[in-house]
Amino acid sequence: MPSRRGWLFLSGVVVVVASILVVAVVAGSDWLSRPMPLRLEARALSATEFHFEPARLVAPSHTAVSLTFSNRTQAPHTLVLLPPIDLRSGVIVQPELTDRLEFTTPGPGEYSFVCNVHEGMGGLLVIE
Ligand SMILES: [Cu+2]
Repeated sequence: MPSRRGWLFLSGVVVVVASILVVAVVAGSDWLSRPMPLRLEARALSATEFHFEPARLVAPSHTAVSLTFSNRTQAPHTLVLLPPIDLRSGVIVQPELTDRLEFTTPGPGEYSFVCNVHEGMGGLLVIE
């Protein structure tokens, strides 16, 4: 049977360990609930030629991501992630505006995205 000091010491250890566990769980859940940020921009090569920058986005598989698409041109664009991801910006993204797509990445592979306003404007989402 531990002494009174022994009990005090043991209860102190229990409180410290429990506090560390609570902090770890709260910090962990916060970290898990925040999607990984990804950024994509529409850029102009000329008044009529546009491209995505970067043209190749890389993300880990099976991860919640928040893809921010900013239109840095004077023309409207869309961002369409082709099937099997099959997601699109809610509206045509007007000049200097931003849209955000939140989704969970699929398994490893290369997935195409395009702007369906400008033929040939596209890129690859590489899932590792
Ligand atoms: Cu476009």
